[in-house]
Amino acid sequence: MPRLVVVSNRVADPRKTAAGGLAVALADVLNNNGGLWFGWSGKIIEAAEDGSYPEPKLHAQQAGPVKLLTLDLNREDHDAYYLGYSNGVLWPVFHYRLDLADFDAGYITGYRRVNQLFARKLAPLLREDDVIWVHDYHLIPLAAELRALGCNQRIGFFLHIPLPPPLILAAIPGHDWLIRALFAYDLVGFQSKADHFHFCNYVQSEAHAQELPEGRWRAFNRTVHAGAFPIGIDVEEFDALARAPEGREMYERMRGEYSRRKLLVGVDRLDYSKGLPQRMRAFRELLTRYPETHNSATLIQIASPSREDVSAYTEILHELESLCGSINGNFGELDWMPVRYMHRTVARARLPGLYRASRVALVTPLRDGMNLVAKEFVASQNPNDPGVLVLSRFAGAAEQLREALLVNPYDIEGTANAIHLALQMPLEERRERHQALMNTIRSFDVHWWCDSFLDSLAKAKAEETGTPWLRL
Ligand code: GDG
Repeated sequence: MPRLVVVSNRVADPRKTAAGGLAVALADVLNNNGGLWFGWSGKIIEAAEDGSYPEPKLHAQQAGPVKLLTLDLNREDHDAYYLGYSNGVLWPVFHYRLDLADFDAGYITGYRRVNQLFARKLAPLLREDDVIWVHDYHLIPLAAELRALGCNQRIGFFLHIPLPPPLILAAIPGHDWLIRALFAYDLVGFQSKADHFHFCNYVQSEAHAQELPEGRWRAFNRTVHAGAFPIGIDVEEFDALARAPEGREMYERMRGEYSRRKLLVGVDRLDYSKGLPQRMRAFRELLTRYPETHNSATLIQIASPSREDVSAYTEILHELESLCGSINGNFGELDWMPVRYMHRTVARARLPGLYRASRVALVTPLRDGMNLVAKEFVASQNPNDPGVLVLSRFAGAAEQLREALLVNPYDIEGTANAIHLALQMPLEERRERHQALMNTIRSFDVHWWCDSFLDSLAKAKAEETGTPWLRL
C-alpha cells in the first residue's frame, strides 16, 4: 500500500479518540498503513521589532506509525490566510452568506503565500508513490503549488463545506482562479450531490469544461474526476463511548434530572451557519403555540466556542444570549427553565449520553456541508425507545437522512410545528424512522467515506501533470 499523506489546516493525533472529527475518520487508514499528517501548528509567530519574521520551522512528532508535521504561521500570514481569506471570504460565501464576506484584496495573496509555504515545506518530504489527500477550503490551491514544484503524485481534495451555485461563487473576486486550482487535483470530492452539481454547473458555464465519461471534466489542459462522498461517523466508536462509564453516567444524570420532562438537544459550534437564533425563535414559537409544552419541554443548547477572533461570531453570540435570556424570562417558572444554554465545549465522552437522554435533536443549520451531529444523535439512541431528529433541509445530511423530520429553518412556524410533531410522535413511528436512519448511517459510515474516496483516488490519475499554469 502506498503511504498516505494527509494535509489539513489543523493536525490531530489519530491515537486520541477525544480529538473527534477528521482525526477519528482518518485514524484507521493512517494507523494501518503508516502515514504523514501535515498542517498548521495553531501557533502564531509575532513580528520582531524591525517588522521581520523568521522562516517558520517544521515541528515533527511521531504518533505511533503516523508522523505529525506542523508549521507555525507568522501573524501577517495567519491574519490574511486564516482569518481573512479562509474565514472571512470562503466560509461565508460557500455558506451562501455574501453579506458577511469581507473581500479585502490583500487576503488572497496571503492565502496563496501560505499555500505556497505549505507546498515548499511538504514537497521535499514526499515519496514518488505517496498518495496525498488535502482537506478543506483553506488549501484549495495546494495541489497547484505542489505541481509547480514538480510533484506528480496522486492528489485528492475533499471539501468539507458546501459549494454554492455558480452565481454565488462568482461573487468572489478570483473565483475563476480558485476553480482552476481544483483542476490540479486528480480527484475532487464533495459532501453532497447538490454540491457536486454546483461544481459541474460552474465548470461547464464559467470554465467551458468538457464533460467526459466516469465523472471527469476536462479544462485548462487537465482532467479532473469529481464526485460526492458524503462523510459519515464511526458508529462503533459512538457505541463504545455511549457504553463507557462517562457516557452512561451522563445518560443517568440527565434522565434523573429531567425525568418529568422531555429533553430537546442542540450541539453546535457557535457559528452563523448553524441557524441558532432561528432555532431559538422556533422554540419560542413552540412555547407560544402549544402551552402544553410549558413545564414539560426543556432545550439544552450547547454552543461550543469557535473562531472568536472573527467579528461576525461575536454578534451571533450576543444575539443568542439575548434570545435565550428573553425566552427564560418570559416563559420560565421557579422550577422550570425552558432553555439551558452553554457557551462551552462538552467532553466528547459525554455527548452520546446527552444525545441518548434526549427525545428530540434540533439540527437546523441554514447551510451545512454535512452535519455530523445529526448522525451522532441517531447512532446514540436506544433502538427500543429512540428520539426524533428534526433536521434542516439545508444540511448536506438531509440528502441521506430522509426519515428525519425535515424542516426549513427560515420558516419559524413550520419548524415549531415539526418540533411539536417530534415531541408527540408515537413509539412505533419513532422506531421505524430510527431503524431506517440507522441503516443509512451504518452503510455510509466514516470507513465507507475514507475507503470510497481513496479507492476513487487510486483509479483517478489525471492525464497531464506538472503544468505551471496557476497565476493569480
Ligand atoms: C465541518 C462542516 C461537516 C460540537 N460541539 C462539541 C463537539 N462538537 C462536535 C460534534 C461533531 C463536530 O464537533 C461538529 O461537526 P459538524 O459536522 O456538526 O460541523 P462543523 O464543525 O461545522 O464541521 C460540516 C464536517 O466538517 C465534517 O466534514 O459535517 O458540515 O461544517 O462531531 O460532536 N464535540 C465536543 N464538545 C462540544 O461541545 N467534544
